[in-house]
Amino acid sequence: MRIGITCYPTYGGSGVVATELGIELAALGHEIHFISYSQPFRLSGRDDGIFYHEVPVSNYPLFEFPPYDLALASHMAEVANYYALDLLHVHYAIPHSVSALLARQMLAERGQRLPFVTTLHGTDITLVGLDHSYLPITRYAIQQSNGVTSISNYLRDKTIGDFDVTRPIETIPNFVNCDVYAPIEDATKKGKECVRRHFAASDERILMHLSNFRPVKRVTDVVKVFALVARKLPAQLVLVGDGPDRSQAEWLAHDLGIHHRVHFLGKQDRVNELLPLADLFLLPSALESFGLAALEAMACKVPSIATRVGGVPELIDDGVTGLLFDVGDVEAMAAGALNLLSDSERFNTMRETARKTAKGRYCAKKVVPQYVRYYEKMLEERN
Ligand code: GMT
Repeated sequence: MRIGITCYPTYGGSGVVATELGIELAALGHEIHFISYSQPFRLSGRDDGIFYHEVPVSNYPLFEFPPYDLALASHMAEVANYYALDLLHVHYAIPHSVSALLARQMLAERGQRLPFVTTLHGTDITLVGLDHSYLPITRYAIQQSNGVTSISNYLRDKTIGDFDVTRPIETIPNFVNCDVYAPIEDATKKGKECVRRHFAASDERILMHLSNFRPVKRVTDVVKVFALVARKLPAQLVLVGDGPDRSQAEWLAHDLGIHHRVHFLGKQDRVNELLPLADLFLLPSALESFGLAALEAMACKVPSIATRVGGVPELIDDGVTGLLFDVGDVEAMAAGALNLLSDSERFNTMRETARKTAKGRYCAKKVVPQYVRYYEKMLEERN
């Protein structure tokens, strides 16, 4: 198949999923065309079967807000026409599904077909879509999509309930490449110690967090949980990513007097090399439709201390592949982390089960064929 993919190319889970999906589909022999305003950050630009088309957005003095969604629609139609695309797959409803709808209509006028699939990821529904200025058009584009998928049952049900969507939505969960996201095994343990030494002594635990540091991630809770843990056992905190709440978290680390144990790494490309260094992953979000970073950690044998919100309980089996708590209950999260780290048998079992679950249920090899079947079914239905 020839597939056009549109996503937000910057740091963020929906862009990661879209890019990894394109890479996996290309490896299966499909031709993938990314259409976006800049190259998705996990693409090397040299992958076989993958093409990137940058959307030119003209900015005339008259435009206070350059109309990216219109430029995107034009470019989608143009790429679909030149490269004979079979379908478009857009990630994050706003504005991508609206642009895809316009592109489909533009081509229909010339007798060409361009069905599109919308994948819902999270705040496109839970925050942005509920803003009344966006709700009617988001709902319309979802209803008009040829196919709609959601990354968790939670988000599917929320979309149906809050948007009064009447068309079917299929849940296809997020996935991880378990060969790329993997624990550092015995053969390279020495190497692991070398890298670990950047952050921690051999008798210290490493707690890790990875996100785009938006308020929904509650990064200050990460620092608070770590401060309580570090009172009781030698530990270091590694924070990967950047965003609006970083300076608040840095200030808090100084205020609590733990800044010398907290490492702010900023945005990192190869997070698969960092995650296996951790003992525990912290995800105290106010809301999370899935929690991709926790899945990536699980694949590296790193269990999460997370919140019982949104789609997280679908991913993390409380007490089995991680521990779940109420939002903001930093004392309970710290106590849970301490209990787990002090019980090596329970901890090791949880580490093994986390990896086994990632491989068994969320491995790219298992999930990507679900998308392929979904595309095929959609293309058959339209004929
Ligand atoms: O909705 C967002 O916050 C943005 C989005 C993104 O682009 O990072 O994140 C969502 O999609 C991820 C990938 O499917 C999920 O793992 C995240 O849980 C989800 N974020 C939220 O629901 C807050």
